[in-house]
Amino acid sequence: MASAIPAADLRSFSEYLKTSKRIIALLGAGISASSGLPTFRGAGGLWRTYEATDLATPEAFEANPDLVWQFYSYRRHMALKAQPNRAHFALAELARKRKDFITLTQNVDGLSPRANHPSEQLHLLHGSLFNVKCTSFYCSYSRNNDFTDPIVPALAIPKNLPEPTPSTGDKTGEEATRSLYNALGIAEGEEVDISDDRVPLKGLSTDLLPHCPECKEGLLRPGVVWFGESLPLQTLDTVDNWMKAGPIDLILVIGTSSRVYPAAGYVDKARAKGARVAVVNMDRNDVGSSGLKPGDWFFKGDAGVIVPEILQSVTGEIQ
Ligand code: BV8
Repeated sequence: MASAIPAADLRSFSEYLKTSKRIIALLGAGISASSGLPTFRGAGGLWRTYEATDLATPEAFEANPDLVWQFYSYRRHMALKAQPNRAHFALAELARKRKDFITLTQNVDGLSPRANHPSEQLHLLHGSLFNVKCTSFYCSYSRNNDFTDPIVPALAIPKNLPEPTPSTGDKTGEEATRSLYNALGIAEGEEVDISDDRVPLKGLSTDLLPHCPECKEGLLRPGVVWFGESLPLQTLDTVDNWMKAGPIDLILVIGTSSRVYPAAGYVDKARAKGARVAVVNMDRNDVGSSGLKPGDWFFKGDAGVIVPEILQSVTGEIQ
């Protein structure tokens, strides 16, 4: 199939990739869109319905743990039904071919780990939907890779929500969102907030929510980084040490609106270490606060299609 990528860009990038040794990738929700998972912002933004500050903050969890758990239980369910796409697999293959290539993902959907991305070269900046931890001050219980769905019976998908059918090829995750909104009777482009009674979130008493098996009393929370919370310090150190270890040849910025910090800040940090920047995005405006510089690349299109193609000179064909 003829490439949608301008030949000169593909050629210059492929040549440069072959000579690149130290490479970093920053991933956002757009890489999982063609796996059928809605992105956060943009046309189909999942958070367009729920203000991010309403749900992804410690204060929201404190005030409405049932609401926040229903939001995360729905996203766990969606992510488990989705499949990694060729972009996830291509990056995993690049990591096997280039030991000095690290991937920083902002995504909590678990698709990069499920694409067998070498774990020592993959850093989950914002945690994972499938990690849980105790909220009791005196308890340090946590567990990773908990794929039980629903995590407790009370958090089963509400009856009037459609079973999510994440389909690959849903290029911006909009179909996934639209099918959800249609089922809720929410018109295209209509903004609703969480107080809208069409949003199928029922009041659940806290004792029906996940509790800590260790201290027996603490409520469990999703093991993700909420707004206002620090990213995992161990992860920040590991990434900073890698960046300090020498010049960086290339940073791939894939499927992110580059609005959330400190994750978005890695692009300028890499640039300061000599990196050229290659952005893969559906939207030419989403190239980060410092924009593109001479020598950078912008590849417009679906990451699920573009990423395997631009990495092919090193990874070979990804099925
Ligand atoms: C912290 C986990 C301090 C939860 C998430 C500096 C400046 C300004 C603000 C701040 C700053 N420092 C801190 C802040 C505040 C805040 C912040 O950045 N706010 C933003 C809104 C301005 N940051 C924080 O609070 C961070 N914490 O700094 O703490 C601290 C330090 C010490 C001690 C205590 C505190 C924590 C931020 C982490 C929040 N958690 N996720 C969950 O997921 O539920 S953020 C969440 O949103 C994601 O993880 C991701 O990071 C972000 C969404 O962004 P994207 O992934 O880019 O997705 P988006 O939908 O926006 O864009 C999709 C893109 O894909 C678009 O460009 C679209 O065009 C493109 N696309 C779509 N389809 C495709 C595609 N591209 C290719 N192919 C396609 N098919």
